[in-house]
Amino acid sequence: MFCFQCEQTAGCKGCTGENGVCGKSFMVANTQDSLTQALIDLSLSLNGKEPNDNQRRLMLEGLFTTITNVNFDCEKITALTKEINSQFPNTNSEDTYSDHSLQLWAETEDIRSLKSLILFGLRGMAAYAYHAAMLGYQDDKISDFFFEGLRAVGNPEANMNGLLPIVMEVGKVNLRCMELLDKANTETYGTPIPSTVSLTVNKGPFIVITGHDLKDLKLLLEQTEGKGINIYTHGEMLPAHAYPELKKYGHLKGNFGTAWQNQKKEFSDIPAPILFTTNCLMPPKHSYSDRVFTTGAVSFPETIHIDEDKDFTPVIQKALELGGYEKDVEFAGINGGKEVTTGFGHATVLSIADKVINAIKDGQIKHIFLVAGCDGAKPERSYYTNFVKLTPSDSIALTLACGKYRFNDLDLGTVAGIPRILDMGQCNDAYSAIHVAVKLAETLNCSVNDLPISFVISWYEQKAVSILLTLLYLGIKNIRLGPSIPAFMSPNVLTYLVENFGIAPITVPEDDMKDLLKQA
Ligand code: FS2
Ligand code: SF4
Repeated sequence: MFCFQCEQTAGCKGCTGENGVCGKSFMVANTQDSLTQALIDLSLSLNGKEPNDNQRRLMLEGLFTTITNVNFDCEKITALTKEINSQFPNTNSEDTYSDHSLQLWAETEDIRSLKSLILFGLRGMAAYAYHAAMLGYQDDKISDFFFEGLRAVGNPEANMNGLLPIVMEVGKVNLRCMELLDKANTETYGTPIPSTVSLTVNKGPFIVITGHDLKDLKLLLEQTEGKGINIYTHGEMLPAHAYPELKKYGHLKGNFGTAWQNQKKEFSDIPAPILFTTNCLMPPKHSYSDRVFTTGAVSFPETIHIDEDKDFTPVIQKALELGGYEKDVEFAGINGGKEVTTGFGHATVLSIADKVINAIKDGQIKHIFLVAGCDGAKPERSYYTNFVKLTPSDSIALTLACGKYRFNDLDLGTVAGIPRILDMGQCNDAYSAIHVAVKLAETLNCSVNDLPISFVISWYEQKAVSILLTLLYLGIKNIRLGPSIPAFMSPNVLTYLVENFGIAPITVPEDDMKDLLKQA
């Protein structure tokens, strides 16, 4: 196997051998490669011809399935590959393609690097497009671009000059895709409103739901209503508490646990089932695997998968059978906080735009930091907690995605009457942060790079790649990226990004803070 798509890749170079660091076996990795090659071949065979609806669906599912910590199930991945192969007129759909390696890995270093940026960016974007499609929102320009992008990845003649604009195009289309998902979420579930979420789990049966899929949560809330079962969000599901159409359910009680990498510890002895709607799934330990349920693109062999009918009865039965805690249990965030806040999407922040702008103009707010992105297992990630603790009292920290669990339970007080930590939502809500930055720049008649805003990004999986490409497409400069530079960025590609965008690795919080405040 070879895989270097995520931040925890072995030795910061690539996972090879029997298993990846994420627990993905070589069988799963090879099957995912075959699936990806099938999607590339499908794109090449269409050669610019419009894909049909089924091909569009296969593209989204296929790309989403290969994101880190989504699908560990060879059988499901092979079945999807066969479906894709059946799109070719002369192909034997019984072929498993399990020994077809992805041609991409054999490319020269720089070409492999640029094609990887395109492929991984497309994988991230596919997750967002998939969630929007689940709510009935589709955009042909976005769907068609997946095929165009993969044609570039499969083009043996492609050179650096030809690939670089496509890398930027991924960022551009991803912005459109995040905007579509934002529209889908807010039109379906209402505009997020700032909400305080308890970290206490009440006595009695409960279900923990994790991942990003709000529709799955809504269906679970409907199916559990009146059954005496409470629902707790976990990880990237936390921002769901801010949507009026989800918030209205009295049994959506609070949030359990912290970010994905702590799940083996946090799930090991809770008297409740856990429903994974998307990444990040870690191979469950035997001690709790019978309590893990998956649905949608996420899957693990030997755990129960809830099919497209979304009948969550097995999860509900498990919750009733386990019974939950006998009395309320008070949990805390990693800094000891007992509650967290969320729901500061672009509509809320822009509704107080005048207040923010006046506070910037009269010097009450001197700096805005976007400290956002994924969490992960590396101890170096404590950088982000320390960085936020160092933010001056006349600054605001905007945040989103699961990296916020490093600091979202801190009480940093307010500035100009505005809380100093504002959680804008899931990773896809990077759209909110971008929208706010662009609107502030428009109002102040300057470019985003002239605003006193710094971008301090933590990455782990491929959605972060698509968001990074969007920031670069928008011309945002001097992004700090950590905890390490992606292994798939070749030295030449990295030099290009440093020279053109001033992108820089994080160092130590104190030094970076000084630098960023100087740049403002
Ligand atoms: Fe976190 Fe994992 Fe959101 Fe990523 S829960 S690293 O998939 O998409 O952020
Ligand atoms: Fe390794 Fe990450 Fe790939 Fe898993 S997804 S095999 S950890 S590079």
